[in-house]
Formats: sequence, C-alpha cells, structure tokens
Amino acid sequence: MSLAAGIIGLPNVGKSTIFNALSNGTAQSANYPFCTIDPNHGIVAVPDERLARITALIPTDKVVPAFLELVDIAGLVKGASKGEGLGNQFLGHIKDVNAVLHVVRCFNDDDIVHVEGSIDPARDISIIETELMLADLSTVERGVTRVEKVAKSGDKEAIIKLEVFKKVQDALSQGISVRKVITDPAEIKIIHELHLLTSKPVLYVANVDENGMTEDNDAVKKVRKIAEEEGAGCIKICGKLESEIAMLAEEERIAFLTELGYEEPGLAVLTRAAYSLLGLETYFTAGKTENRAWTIPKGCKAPQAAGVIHSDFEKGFIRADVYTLNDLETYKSEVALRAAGKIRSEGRDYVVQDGDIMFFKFNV
Ligand SMILES: Nc1nc2c(ncn2[C@@H]2O[C@H](COP(=O)(O)OP(=O)(O)OP(=O)(O)O)[C@@H](O)[C@H]2O)c(=O)[nH]1
Ligand SMILES: [Mg+2]
Repeated sequence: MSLAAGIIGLPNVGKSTIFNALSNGTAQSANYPFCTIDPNHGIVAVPDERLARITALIPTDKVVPAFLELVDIAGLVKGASKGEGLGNQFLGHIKDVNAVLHVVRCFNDDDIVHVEGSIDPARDISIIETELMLADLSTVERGVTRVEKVAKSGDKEAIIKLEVFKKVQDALSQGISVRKVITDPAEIKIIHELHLLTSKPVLYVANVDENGMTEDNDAVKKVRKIAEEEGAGCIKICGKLESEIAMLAEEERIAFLTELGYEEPGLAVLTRAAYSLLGLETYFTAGKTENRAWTIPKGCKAPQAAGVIHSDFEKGFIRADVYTLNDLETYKSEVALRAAGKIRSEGRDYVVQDGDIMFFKFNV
C-alpha cells in the first residue's frame, strides 16, 4: 500500500518539527527501520498496541508494524495558486498525496515569526483553503473546457462528466471546497482524474506550546470548532515537546511521558489518525518467524488482503483461517482456539475486519 499523507500549513507553524519528531521517534523506538526517501519524505511505523498483545501469547523472532508514508510540504503563502513563494511547486506536492494533515499554529512565541503577524487559526485555515480552492478552480476550468468539446459530440460519458465538473466549478467559485460537495462514490470516481487538492480528506493538527496541553486555549477551541463544522478530525499536539520526547531513548521516554501524565506520545495518536484518514486498516499474521501488521484499504476482501503479502497469495487464494485478538486472549493459544472452534475458515468474499489475525491457504 503506498498511500501518503502530506503535512501542510502556513510557514513556521511547526510542520517540519512534527515531521522530524515522527521520523526520529520511529527510528529509535524498537529499531523500526525509518526510511527517508528524501529529506521531506518518510515512512513511519504506525504504533499499534495490539502487536504487543499478540506477541505476549504468540512468541516470535520479529515484530513488524504497519507503515505510513508522510510528506513534509513547505509552507504555503497567500498567492501560492498564482505562483507566489514557489507556490505551484508546493501545490504540486499536495496533488501527489492522498490525505492532508493541516497544521495550524496555536502557540505563542514572539521569537518565531508568524507570516500574518498574529495567532488567528480561522484566518490561517482560510488562507490555506483559499489557495487550494483557487488552484482547484483553475484545474477544473481546464477540465470543463476539455470535456465540453467531447460532450458536444453527444458522448454520454462526457455529458455526465461535464455535469459533475460543473458542479465542482460552481462550488469552488462560491468558496466551497470539493470534499463538501462531492461525497457520492460515483462522483468521487469521476473527478479522480483531476487530483483536486480540496477533495482530499483533511485532519487538523493544532500545534500548541507546552502549557497548552492540559487545557485548550482559544486558538485550539477555534480549530476544533472549524473541524467540527467540516466533519473533520482535530488533534492537539505540542510539536516542540514531541520533538524532545522523540529524542529520548525508549526507557527515558516512558518515564517522561508518565511524569507528564500521558500514556503515549501525541505523535502516536496523530499517526494512527492519519492512517485512518487514508482509509487504511490493519490485519495481522502471527507465528514463530514473525508477528506482523499488514495494511489494507477499508472493506478489503480476503484474497486482496492476501495479495498485500504476496501476489501469489492472491492468485492462488483458497481460504483464510481467521480469529480475533479477543478470542486469542481468552483461549491463550492457537491450539486452544482451534479446539474451541474459534478459528473460522473464510472464503473469497470475506470482508477483512480491522484487527483480524489471519492465516492464508493458497495454491501456487
Ligand atoms: N514555541 C514553540 N515553537 C515551536 C513549536 N513548534 C515549532 N516551533 C518552532 O517554530 C519554528 C518553525 O518550525 P518549523 O517546524 O520549521 O515550521 P514549518 O511549518 O515546517 O515551516 P516552513 O517549512 O517554513 O513552512 C521552529 O523554530 C520551531 O522550533 C511549538 O509547539 N512551540
Ligand atoms: Mg518546514
């Protein structure tokens, strides 16, 4: 699965701080291989306590988590859609990701310049959204011109496409983002070729200072309200603190988190939220050589899930043995699960559930 989430926002809001903390944290914890594709592009492990729970009952040589691709995109400024501040290049990077983490500055720090001069999340969010919408508007306008020609010749498919493109164009010219008007799966499919920036799912990340963690400040409240109105998620994080936590060795980190009263780093929560925003879920395989989390799109059927391990597994799929973590924790071993009839045998049409523990049977 190669789906990526892009970290966007105004300059100096803490995007790179969060990205770097994520890459450091992952690289250090349990030696997960952190892979830097380039300085702004990384693969981070998705923290999942279920792997440890499985490993407590099924000892193994190696534990492998699920991974997520993240892109640290340079700050957008007003006028980016018109080419300001390397605008088009940055917008191009957003085009390539499948979901967006929109970092909003909610910390006060006179030493860190705010491009707009003050803390004002509503204004900041609207600057970014406006630039993305303007870029989308010119994309869809070009699309309309292109499709109009074909539609005139009476091509049925083009006529439907034109209608949807125009609906998008109308919304954007009224300042409404694409994700708010295009929710029907058939329409989502039709506009896919345009790679519209405001069609991507978004998660707001309110970046606060250390003392903003216990109670929401006004800026955070504002971000939460905007997110709620849009039906989007919102996560509060202290980028600076997270980058300090990420630098610590495993034991020190746990001690530090406990002292702060946190169960886990905020970044763990953020990573899981991004994973889910991308429409991703996890199933597990467990055995002596490896306990591993595998990434599938929500609603994935058993053969396709098998194909994530190897294409041969999908081609030669026969059946899958499936059990749940809860049952494993009740019965303690695969032998006991089998004796109790708790291992189901599922066929080609089985829709894999998040958290399933699976074993595939296949022909080669
Ligand atoms: N006080 C405080 N400073 C922060 C926090 N997060 C980031 N900063 C500081 O803000 C400055 C900018 O942070 P970056 O992470 O580089 O910001 P960015 O969003 O990547 O900026 P661009 O790449 O220029 O768009 C750095 O000096 C950070 O140390 C925070 O939570 N609190
Ligand atoms: Mg940066």
